[in-house]
Amino acid sequence: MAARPPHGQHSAGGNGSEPEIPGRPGVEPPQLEEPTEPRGPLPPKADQTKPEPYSATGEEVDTDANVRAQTGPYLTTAQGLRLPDTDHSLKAGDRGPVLLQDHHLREKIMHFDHERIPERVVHARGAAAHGVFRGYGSATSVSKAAFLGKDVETPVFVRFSTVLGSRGSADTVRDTRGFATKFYTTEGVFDLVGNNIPVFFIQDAIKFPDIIHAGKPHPDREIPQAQSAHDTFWDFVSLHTEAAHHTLWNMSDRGIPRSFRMMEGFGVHTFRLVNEQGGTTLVKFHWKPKLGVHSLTWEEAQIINGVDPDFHRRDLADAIEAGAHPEWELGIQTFPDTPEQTFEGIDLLDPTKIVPEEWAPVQPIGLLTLNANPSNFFAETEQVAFHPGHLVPGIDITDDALLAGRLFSYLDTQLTRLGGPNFAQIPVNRTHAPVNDMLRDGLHQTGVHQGVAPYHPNSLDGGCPFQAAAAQGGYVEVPVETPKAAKVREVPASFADHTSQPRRFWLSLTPVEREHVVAAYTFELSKCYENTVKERVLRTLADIDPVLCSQVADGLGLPAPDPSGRLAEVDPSPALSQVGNSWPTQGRIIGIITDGGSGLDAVRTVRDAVDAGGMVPLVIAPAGGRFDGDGGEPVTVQRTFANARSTEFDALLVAGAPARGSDAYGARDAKAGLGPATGGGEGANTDPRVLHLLSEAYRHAKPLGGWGAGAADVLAAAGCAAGSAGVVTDDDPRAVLGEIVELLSRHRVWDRFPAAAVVS
Ligand code: HDD
Repeated sequence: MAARPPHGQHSAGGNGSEPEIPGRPGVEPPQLEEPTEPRGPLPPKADQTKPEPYSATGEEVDTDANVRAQTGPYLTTAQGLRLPDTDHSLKAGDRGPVLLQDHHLREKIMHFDHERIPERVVHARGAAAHGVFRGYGSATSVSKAAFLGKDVETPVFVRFSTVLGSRGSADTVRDTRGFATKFYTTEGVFDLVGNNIPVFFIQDAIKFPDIIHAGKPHPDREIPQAQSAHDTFWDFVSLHTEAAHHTLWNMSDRGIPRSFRMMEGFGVHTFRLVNEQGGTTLVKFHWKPKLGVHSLTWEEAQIINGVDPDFHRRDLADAIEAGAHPEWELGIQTFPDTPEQTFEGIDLLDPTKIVPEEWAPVQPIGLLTLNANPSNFFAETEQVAFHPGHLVPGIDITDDALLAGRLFSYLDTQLTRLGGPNFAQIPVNRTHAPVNDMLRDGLHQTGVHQGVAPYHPNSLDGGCPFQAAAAQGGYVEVPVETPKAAKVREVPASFADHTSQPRRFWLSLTPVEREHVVAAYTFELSKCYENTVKERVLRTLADIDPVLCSQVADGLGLPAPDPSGRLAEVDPSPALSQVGNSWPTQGRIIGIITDGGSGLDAVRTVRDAVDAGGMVPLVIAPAGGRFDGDGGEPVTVQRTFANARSTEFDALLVAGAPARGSDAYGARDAKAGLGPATGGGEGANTDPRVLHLLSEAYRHAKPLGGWGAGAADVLAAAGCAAGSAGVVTDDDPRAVLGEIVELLSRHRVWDRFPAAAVVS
């Protein structure tokens, strides 16, 4: 994979080491020159996109001819006037007053004053990427959507997000993640605006402002930021027990993903697909990540929020830049479109319910690959506007009352956020299909509409544009019968069961996952001040599972209530657990700790093998720079003992020295101890920062390894004795790496939990 390592590998922490391509010995990095004279436009980076190639009315345009800001040779005003000086205001003498006539000063400050737009009211913090979706053709029997056809390739833009935090909040908070995909299909834009959790807190959109008010910081002091661990959130979810299911998912490891690349995505609602013959099928959409579903530990997530609040954003951009393009399969669960719209007793219009995959398997219908980073965060990631009502022929909605409110909300919010009704013309939002609308004028109108008769029918423009029937690709809503019923504000009886599905989720988790759930509830509720709130949550937990309830109650020092009735009898759904399978290790980050004094050949060997295996090797040493003392090809240091934190690595390796006389991996000199080598017992000299690095990684159940003299002592000094679960030592560095990769494919050394989960 990695043609070159991500930015962050070179830059974080500013250790002064020069960029070099790990695993590509001898390739000299390009040197930045001091610019001395104007030059032509800068080429975009390989993983960044060109400007949107479609005009506001959908025609393909030559983007190379378009203006690309800040790439031409001379500075201009917004009007294209070349400027001789942008560093000094126009003044009456160099110490005199600034003149009002300074048009450049006025334009520059005016524009700066208006650079910010309102952040999204929810999902404000996000990161995005461009990509492509390829249909498998397997869905054509149920949907006529052209982009689902066999091998049809459709450009996409995907934005991941947290829900509660502000734009500048940290990435790895405990929260739901948004997973919104814009498909630029030939029939118009289709947006699948989903989350990484398959259910929602509420069953009716009218409560959305309430759940969000409860989850956002308290209105008086505006704390806490980006977290649910506070009284108002738990007050709301305990008073609206329909939220119990979503809350339980949030308290599980799903609430703290390892990476956007390792999350599932869900359309949540039930949608209605329509095929060429007009036949309809109810479906739920699923995104299945090729890398599997993996999470952080809670302590890791908290540390990362301090040491690298951009962790997920960086991870996504770095992976794409390195060529490790993340992939997801789109799948559907299908259900017969009966008048009841239920499946095995589950009301498909209730967004707080899932249908277990064992009952209705997820059938793959296409592949999503993210392969390009945005070239401008504001223009693309910030201005992208999703809307569940952006549909294409072959995909229709159902009467889910949560979805109904969303169909109103998403258009409405863009008016405030993007400043007017023409946001569809912003490059990232432009459809790739021709646009012949009769929408006119308004703020930020960039289309130059032709014709004199923007109304229908007309005779002055020859009747154009004509309406398109289904046969001409027109979007015709499925003529579903609406119920003959009284107008009421009521919830159906079939929505009333709020605990059996959370119970199934709980029972489907492995012991270690359950332990994490208990710890999460206990942590969050211990941050609440009001005992009544905690007691109310415990009452809901008692109806989900008495063990869950009593363990959380113990942690809070409160009595565990009895269930209010008989517990639901449900079978577990193994598909809900994250633990047990093995997954590709592409893009995983392996730290190689060395003092550079000896055994460099082994470091080179392992570094190159990690790179060749599609993972990312980072050499960690006492200081930045390069090692070439053995006369071999230089080894560049990417991290130092001062700036390396265990949370960045999926596994750590200790490069010891070969035993004297050994030529196991060709070292010239033997020296042990990763620190000031002052003699004495090996490991005793080890730099405390290395010990911290290793012991923290051990506590987070990461695979650890080492080879050569001294490595086992260093590991033992850090409390990670060779032979304990997931600690691999051997004289042969390749053998160590092989076992480490095998452990990594299962994400963590689960055997180390629960004992190791106790945070010291
Ligand atoms: Fe929403 C943004 C997902 C219910 C109102 N929502 C937003 C985003 C995602 C979701 C991923 C971010 C899109 C982006 O990256 O720009 N929302 C969901 C899911 C829901 C859901 C999966 C339930 C199944 N949302 C929901 C309801 C309402 C909203 C019930 C209001 C009645 N959501 C919004 C919004 C946002 C939004 C206020 C904020 C920014 C935006 O739309 O463009 O309109």
